Amino acid sequence: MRIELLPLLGKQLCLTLVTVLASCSADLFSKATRTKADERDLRSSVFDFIIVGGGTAGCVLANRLSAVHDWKVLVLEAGDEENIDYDIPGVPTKDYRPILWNYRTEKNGFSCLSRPGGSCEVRTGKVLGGSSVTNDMKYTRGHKVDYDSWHSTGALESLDWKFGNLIDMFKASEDNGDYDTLVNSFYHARGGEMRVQRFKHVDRYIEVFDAAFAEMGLRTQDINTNIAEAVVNHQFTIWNNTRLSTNSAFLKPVKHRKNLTILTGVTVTKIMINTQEKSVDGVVYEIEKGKERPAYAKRETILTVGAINNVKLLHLSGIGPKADLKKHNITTIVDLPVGLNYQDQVTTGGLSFAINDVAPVSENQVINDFKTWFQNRSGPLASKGIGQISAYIQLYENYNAPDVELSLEGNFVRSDKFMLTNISVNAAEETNLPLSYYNLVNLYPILLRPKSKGKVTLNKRNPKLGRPVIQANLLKESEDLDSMVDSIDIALQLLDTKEMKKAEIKLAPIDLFPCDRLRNRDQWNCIARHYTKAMSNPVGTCRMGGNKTDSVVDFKLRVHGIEGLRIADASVMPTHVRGGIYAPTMMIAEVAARIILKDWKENSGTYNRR
Ligand SMILES: Cc1cc2nc3c(=O)[nH]c(=O)nc-3n(C[C@H](O)[C@H](O)[C@H](O)COP(=O)(O)OP(=O)(O)OC[C@H]3O[C@@H](n4cnc5c(N)ncnc54)[C@H](O)[C@@H]3O)c2cc1C
Ligand SMILES: *[C@@H]1O[C@H](CO)[C@@H](O)[C@H](O)[C@H]1NC(C)=O
Ligand SMILES: *[C@@H]1O[C@H](CO)[C@@H](O)[C@H](O)[C@H]1NC(C)=O
Ligand SMILES: *[C@@H]1O[C@H](CO)[C@@H](O)[C@H](O)[C@H]1NC(C)=O
Ligand SMILES: *[C@@H]1O[C@H](CO)[C@@H](O)[C@H](O)[C@H]1NC(C)=O
Ligand SMILES: *[C@@H]1O[C@H](CO)[C@@H](O)[C@H](O)[C@H]1NC(C)=O
Ligand SMILES: CC(=O)N[C@H]1CO[C@H](CO)[C@@H](O)[C@@H]1O
Repeated sequence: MRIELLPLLGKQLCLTLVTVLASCSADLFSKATRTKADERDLRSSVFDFIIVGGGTAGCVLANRLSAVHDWKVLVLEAGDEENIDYDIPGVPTKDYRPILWNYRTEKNGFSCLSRPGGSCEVRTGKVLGGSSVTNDMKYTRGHKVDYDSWHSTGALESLDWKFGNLIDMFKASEDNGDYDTLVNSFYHARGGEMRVQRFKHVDRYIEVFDAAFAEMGLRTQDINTNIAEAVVNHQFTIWNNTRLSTNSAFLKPVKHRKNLTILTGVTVTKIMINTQEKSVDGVVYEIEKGKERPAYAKRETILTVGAINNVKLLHLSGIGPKADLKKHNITTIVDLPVGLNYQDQVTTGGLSFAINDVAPVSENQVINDFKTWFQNRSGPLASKGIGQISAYIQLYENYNAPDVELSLEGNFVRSDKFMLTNISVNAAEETNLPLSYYNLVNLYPILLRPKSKGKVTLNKRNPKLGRPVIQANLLKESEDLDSMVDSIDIALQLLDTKEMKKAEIKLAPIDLFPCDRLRNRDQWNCIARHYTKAMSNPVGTCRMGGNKTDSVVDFKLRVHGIEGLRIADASVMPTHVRGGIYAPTMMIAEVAARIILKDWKENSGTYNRR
């Protein structure tokens, strides 16, 4: 057993632990064992609703729609069922490639320059639960001003997306477990499907950074109360120190419902469209290479495959910008700006703090800590280490709202000073041990509302099976680069605090080649452009809006110009909100479910064609 192998969960972790834990069973490696359902014949392939993608939004929607007894619901998910290993808070799933869509941005010559291949990785979840299985689980809703800015004058329905009307949609699924937060009953609620709470396990350095941010003038506050600046002890989507994905919170509890069919390991390749009526009949999905099946929707097909894969699926089906589709000889059925307006939050590596007096943790200790988590759900692995806190700051005065999150992530590297001078930014970010053990703190200044916009199109050589082309344009707008450098300036103030000095935490002398070690804007500019990091929080490709020229769906999430098709995930957000987009995505699915219920139950169908 080599401790170096522990980092990444799943296979390696399990192999390492298999000698000590009976709970690591062979099914970890077994290939998708498909349910018998997909072997059923065509006659049973007609549903009321088809939900394409069992991700963050898809699982919420599946729960809500299948609660209606006379509705038959199908969920089609490309990934497989979750595994208990993904539930350990201290073990980051975001590096575990088998459950990810391993996409990359296009090389552009101005950002991601020193990342492998000169491009940034974009990794979202490919597993039942989607990115809610591979994310950091931070529960942040963003700020009122973000939602209010989605409003479009003249479009009455856009008023429904004002924050004041959405707060109940957030609360609908919330089960807040921290009393000091819950007392603010305007913002928080109990009794929903999704437990949110802080970790009980707090280590010494969480306290040091917390106090250092306080010295910089930031108060500890609940970020979900529309404030501008704070140091935040995050709430996470956890129950009993175990990850709650939307799969475990919303889907698993209702799996027994007779009218709910969930197929995993199936990739939807096309939306079937009746071109005469401009209406959607259903979808085609691949159960194994070259073997495809149809599924029909009597009422609606709802896409929730995320901001990148939605583009691929829509373009392949003839919905997208005419000029782009023509390049692939795809006949345009509806000419819509699908794939434009791509936005991702952005940050940079290179800002690492070294903690010198941390003794290396022994292999036995780590193994014992795993045992403690598996048996009792406690100990260091029942935490995310320094990642439990972050600071939200307001760079510009325009709004009374944050622009930047200073996010922290611990890592363990051999603490020998000589080695640190030699390690690259990429090595400083490569997880070596669970997050709970660290002697290096990477600080990421995340631009929450970046200005740069990009575009997603089909793979040039292999549109159907190849990875979509992501022109992310990270840091393209000079405003973004300036904001990044300004945030680094602020982050460096940490070094001047008494708390950090007392704890002897200093900048780690990592190798920043080809950028010099100078402490000035030019150097940080260079670092940001070379060590750019895409947050993998893509939005905007199917943005909602009032008309076909600049949006893909209307404010009721219906795709313009076609019947029977909605989109209900992060891709409909016109812009980012000032925080992560996990809670906002669950909220969008909640809103979508209400709209659909209303349309079919009260108005007997906006799409009353059948
Ligand atoms: C590493 C990481 C950490 C993050 N941390 C946080 C955080 O701490 N807090 C926060 O607020 N946000 C965070 N986010 C962002 C947030 O979790 C996601 O952006 C959000 O969950 C996206 O939800 P979605 O429903 O749009 O897509 P997803 O959850 O990605 O769901 C899409 C689903 O569709 C499936 N799918 C795709 N194509 C097909 C197809 N053709 N056929 C069938 N199925 C398909 C996928 O496999 C996936 O399950 C993080 C994101 C990442 C990547
Ligand atoms: C599109 O069709 C034209 C004419 O049939 C053909 O020459 C061209 O190679 C096709 N392009 C692609 C990308 O299939
Ligand atoms: C789990 O908790 C019980 C009771 O507190 C304790 O006896 C046991 O040693 C713990 N197990 C581990 C592996 O820590
Ligand atoms: C938490 O999980 C542990 C381990 O499975 C279990 O023993 C304990 O009862 C759980 N606690 C609660 C409150 O469910
Ligand atoms: C450190 O880097 C230098 C130059 O890149 C190299 O010559 C040296 O071998 C490295 N040292 C170690 C211990 O890796
Ligand atoms: C479409 O909507 C945008 C703003 O939402 C507006 O600027 C534009 O003028 C509209 N175009 C048409 C053709 O109505
Ligand atoms: C539409 C549909 O298939 N409805 C079925 C849902 O399940 C109940 C029993 O669980 C059946 O009676 C319905 O026919």
